[in-house]
Amino acid sequence: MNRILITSALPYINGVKHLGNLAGSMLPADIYARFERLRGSEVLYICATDEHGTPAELAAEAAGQDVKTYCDEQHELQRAAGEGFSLSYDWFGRSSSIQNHQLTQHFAQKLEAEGLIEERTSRQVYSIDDKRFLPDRYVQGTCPHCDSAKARGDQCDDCGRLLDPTDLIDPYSALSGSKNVELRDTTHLFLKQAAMQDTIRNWVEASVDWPSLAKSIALKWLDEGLQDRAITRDLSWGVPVLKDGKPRPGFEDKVFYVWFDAPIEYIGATIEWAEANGKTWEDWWRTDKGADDVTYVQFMGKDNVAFHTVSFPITLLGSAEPWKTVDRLKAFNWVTWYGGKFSTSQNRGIFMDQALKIAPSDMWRWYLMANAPESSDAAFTLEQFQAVVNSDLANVLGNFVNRITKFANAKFDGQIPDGGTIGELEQKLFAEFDAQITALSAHHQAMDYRKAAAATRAIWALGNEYLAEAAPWTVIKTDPDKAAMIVRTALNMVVMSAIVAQVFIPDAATRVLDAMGVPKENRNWPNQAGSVLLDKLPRRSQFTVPELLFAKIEDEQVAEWSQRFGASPT
Ligand code: B3M
Ligand code: ZN
Repeated sequence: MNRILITSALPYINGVKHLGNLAGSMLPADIYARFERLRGSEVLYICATDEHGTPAELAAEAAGQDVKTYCDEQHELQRAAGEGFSLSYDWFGRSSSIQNHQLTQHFAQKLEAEGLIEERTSRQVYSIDDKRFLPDRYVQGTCPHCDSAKARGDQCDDCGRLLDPTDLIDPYSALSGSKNVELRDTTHLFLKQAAMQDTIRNWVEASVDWPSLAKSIALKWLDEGLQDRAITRDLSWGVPVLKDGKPRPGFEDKVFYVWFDAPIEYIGATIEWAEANGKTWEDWWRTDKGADDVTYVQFMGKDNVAFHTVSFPITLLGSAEPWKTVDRLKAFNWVTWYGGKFSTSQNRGIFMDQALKIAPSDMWRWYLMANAPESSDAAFTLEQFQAVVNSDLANVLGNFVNRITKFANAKFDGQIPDGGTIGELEQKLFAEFDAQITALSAHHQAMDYRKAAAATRAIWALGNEYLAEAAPWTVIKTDPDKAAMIVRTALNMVVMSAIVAQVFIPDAATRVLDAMGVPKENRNWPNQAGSVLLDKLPRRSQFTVPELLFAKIEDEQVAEWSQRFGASPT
């Protein structure tokens, strides 16, 4: 049996994520996990909240809560939002867990033993009024690259460049706004990334199975040359820095940098899962303990690729222990909100919790994957959301299911009709169906979600075309046996349409399969010929007409949502 480990980038704890975050990591990972499970693979899909670092501290401060309470609450909100979107995590952990703390300390110790970590003193921004160092987002100022006045110490959102706090022009404290800052010496642990340049390049070049976006970003970083980087910060919330099991002298007020411990939480969360479920985790992560036959697949937005292709592999390979590294890495561009940024503060865009209040999760899941930001950024607009949902889900799939189940229910007493023999039209349908299923499976395996959605839609459309050509409502007047065969074939098409739909729209697909009386064990990914698959329903078995699958989105709803979520074109 194939064993597939899947992780999606860990959402930051600082607030429920927007539709773009969902589309670029958690949702495609869920689609892939569902596809592999239906194919009979043993799947472990792991995610967690990323809870350390300045984003967590600053968000807690803004919410007027202590960091621990803030993280507890926000973790619960994100867990609930994930559940609302039917994200089928095997475990949704927390990077603040004891398991992750211990593992992060373990890696630091191993890396130090391998000569890859050393203490270095450097100059950092210190706020005299706040009486503290200002790491990462605690300092803001003017971007040296694009002159934006709102750049943060770790990154400029306007030009996208990664920054060091000391790069900022006219720096000030994000806490107090004070400009009374200076550079002071502070000592940190540095990870000697430059020493790992060749190891990482060889590893990346040997990775044949990465989609091109991920590989090109990794090679670009390697071409620029790896820099040693500080992996500790002057903060109190995070993983403490130890030496021989005790606070490391000089590091009592420091913790590990969030980007050091966050990817380690992929393993930490697996340990959380194993402990909670009486399972073992080593056979997923240690190549000396059975993980050598695991295929490890990661999903993330493009801004996270460098951390996953360079920094985290340095942690794993540099430890000189037999850790499992990523086999396939799927990266995404951005979903934009009408071409601009999603923003909580400016009330632009729809966040996961809000989305669930205005439309069923299946609609969002379908739209976001049918328009996945794969080859370029993809603008979300409510108008396009409405158009896609109404045409693909309500018209193509919904109408097909509705039309044939109602007709069959009325004319054949809610039973799968018996009788009749297949003819030329059915042979043509089987052939087209086989071709589409082959294409669809290949797109899922390649993690090409726009193409997978298009092939899924094409299968639904086949059902409609078949019905239109076979016209059972006419045939029944002269040849009831033939009509029975057509209806039976079409009802089998309904089932297959729902089976392939399960990965994208699990709620609606389940309603159809329940109504058709298909037992759970018969909902696996199709791997037989169309001639077999489209004659599976037991003749004379009962079915019911599923409730309306998708109500159309009305213009008035779009108008109201546009007002509420700031959709004015800017
Ligand atoms: N939390 C960044 C993000 O949400 C970060 C990902 C961590 S993956 C280990 O984009
Ligand atoms: Zn900039």
